[in-house]
Amino acid sequence: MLISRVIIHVDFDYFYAQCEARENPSLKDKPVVVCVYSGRSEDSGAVATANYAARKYGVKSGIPIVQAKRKLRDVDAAFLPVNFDLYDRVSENIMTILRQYAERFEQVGIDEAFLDVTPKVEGDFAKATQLALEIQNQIVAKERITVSMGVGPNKLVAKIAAGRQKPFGMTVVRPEEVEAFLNPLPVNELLGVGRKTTIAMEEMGVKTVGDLAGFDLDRLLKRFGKVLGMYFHNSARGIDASPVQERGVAESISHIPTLKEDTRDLDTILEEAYKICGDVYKRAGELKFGFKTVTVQLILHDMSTLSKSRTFETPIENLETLKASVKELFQKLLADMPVELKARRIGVKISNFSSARQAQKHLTEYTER
Ligand code: TTP
Ligand code: CA
Repeated sequence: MLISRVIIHVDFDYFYAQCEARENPSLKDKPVVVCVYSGRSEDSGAVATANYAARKYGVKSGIPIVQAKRKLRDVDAAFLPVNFDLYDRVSENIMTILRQYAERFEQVGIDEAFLDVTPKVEGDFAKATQLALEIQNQIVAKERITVSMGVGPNKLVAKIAAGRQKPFGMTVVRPEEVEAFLNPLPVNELLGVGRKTTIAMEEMGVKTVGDLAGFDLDRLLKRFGKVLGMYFHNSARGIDASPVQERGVAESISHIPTLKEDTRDLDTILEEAYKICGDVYKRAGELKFGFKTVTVQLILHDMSTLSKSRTFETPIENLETLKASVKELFQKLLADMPVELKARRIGVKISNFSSARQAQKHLTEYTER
């Protein structure tokens, strides 16, 4: 017998704000607004997230801090700066718990994950519901954080389900319920249907997922192209075969070029090293990794290697800091290197990645929308 896949999507509730409230119980019943201050003037910057008490006043991710303060001016509310180290730590702990329950596991950003639990529950949604409840309670017991869960036959349905009841909610959609579950939802609940697409679809008379599912396929393909059109058509019918997949996380990024000639001259080495800094920094940016550790290496003719590293407390925020640190490390390394030796190759490596940048990027994307 063909059994359905059983996928759980986990979304941590008002995550940054909940972490803050966990650390400081006096925040429990207050509106809590977590802010990314830009530093330009006292209150310039945007709201990263707010707890549900603050959302009641219309405060939400992406709005200017000034606007949030205005909305909460008559209320005893807490405005806090982001503390990525805390959120990273809590996130890692919860992800470790989740991973133990999943046959396949996929972390998405700092506060979401997919679990494929098909074999564990033998494709049975009743068992899956029990399991999801157990996981939810486990996270509260161990980390004192609530999460919301969606259970469905694929990632698409599980993710939408997880967003239906928040906070500390659980929504289970069995394969035979998918159509009835999706049909009444507005089209923008589907991944990839943003503001512009929603307007385009509305012009075609498509408002709900059900409208989209019933829409003439040829017209859809003409309007959005083959790939996207087909994707919308399938999504609206709750069809999604994409696997739950561990996202490859590189442990370090490094470049080790050979020098034009052997040397122990700092300036010659730095000229090459700064180029590598630019490359690895760019690469980390593309992967949206923050990094805290910088390592420099000198490789000698016999391939023996000397290295030095430095770990910062917070992720390195700009290329200049990386370069300055690389310079300092090479200076020290050269001072330690026996005078008769010269380096043949040099290396710069960054590691100890964190997701802080990812969260910041998230914010910019949101505010620009
Ligand atoms: P979300 O899951 O979008 O929001 P949330 O966890 O705060 O609230 P919900 O209960 O609705 O899930 O985002 C996760 C974290 O990412 C959030 O706590 C803060 C951060 N974030 C930003 O920094 N900027 C943003 O614009 C958004 C949307 C989120
Ligand atoms: Ca969340």
